[in-house]
Amino acid sequence: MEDKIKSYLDEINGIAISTDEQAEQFRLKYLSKKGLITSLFDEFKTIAPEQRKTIGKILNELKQAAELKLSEAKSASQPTSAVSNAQLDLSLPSDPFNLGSRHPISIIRKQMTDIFTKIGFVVSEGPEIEDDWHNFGALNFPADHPARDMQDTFFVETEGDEKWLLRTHTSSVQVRVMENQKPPIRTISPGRVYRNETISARAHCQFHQVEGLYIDEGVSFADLKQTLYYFVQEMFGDKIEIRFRPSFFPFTEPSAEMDITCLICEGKGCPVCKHSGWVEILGCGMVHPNVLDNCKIDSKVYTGFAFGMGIERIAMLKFRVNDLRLFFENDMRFLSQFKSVI
Ligand code: 2U9
Repeated sequence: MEDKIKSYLDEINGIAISTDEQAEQFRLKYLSKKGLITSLFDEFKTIAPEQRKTIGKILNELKQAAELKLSEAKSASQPTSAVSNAQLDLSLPSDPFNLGSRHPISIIRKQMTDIFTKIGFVVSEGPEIEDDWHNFGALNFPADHPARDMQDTFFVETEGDEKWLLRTHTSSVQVRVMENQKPPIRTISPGRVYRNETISARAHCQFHQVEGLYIDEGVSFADLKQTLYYFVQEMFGDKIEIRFRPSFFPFTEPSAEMDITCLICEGKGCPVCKHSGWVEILGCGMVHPNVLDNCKIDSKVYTGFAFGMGIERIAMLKFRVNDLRLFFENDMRFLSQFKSVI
């Protein structure tokens, strides 16, 4: 038996396996249930006890040699090992890692908040679903103001008497700040607002605002003008001029709208500025004394200025976008153009 085992060992060592089929033939011949090595183990049970130690040792060696040959043949045929270390170039660039990019509205919102926080304004945020008091009442809107109508505002259906609505401006956040803090107050409120508008290239039922509020003793319209002039120069560059036109809002008195030099024609006149050389970017004014009193701030001691602007409006001017709807459609062909300014 010893000779037989040794001759099988020589035979196995001399075999070269290069295909899957040869590996299977090898397994069947030597290692399967009916294979040669299995039958040697059957024969082993019949040998004399004094021979068992020597024969058992070489029989195990034979089995290990066959198993090793088979496993080497199998791993050589695996696809991963087809690439040898010599072929693996670790200096090659990796697969592209597709990073996302900021939405253009987020880019402008960040630029705007950075500009105002640099001069001491603090960012305040608040709920998008509001009550009538914080959105209208405290801000001096008369009971019959059209904004309080379903035609202009989205109301939320409720079971109780309380009227809930989607905020139409972020001034509601600033009412909450005034109710909870004492002057001096210097805050900006960026956020999404909702209005019941027909969607078009120039209007949408949702958009974003940054509103600003500064309340202290002795705050004047001159402070408002200088703050907004600083904002425009930071946002659009130092060649841009500003002008104010009188306006009306229930929450400010006096009120104004502010224009800047048209960025497209640099003030010469073009279709974008309707040949005036100016484009409107925001509304502003001195906080109405009724608003201060509504929020328990003494209007005989304190004055304040406020302003509000649409982020989409600023983004359209900065990025030369001519259709507001593009900001809400999530079309990658549009959004991927802002990749470089992540
Ligand atoms: C408080 C009191 C007053 C914020 C102001 C405007 C003028 C204004 C519009 C610009 C374009 C809204 O996005 S828009 O449609 N805003 O014209 N907003 S003054 O006045 C405030 C804010 C908070 C407590």
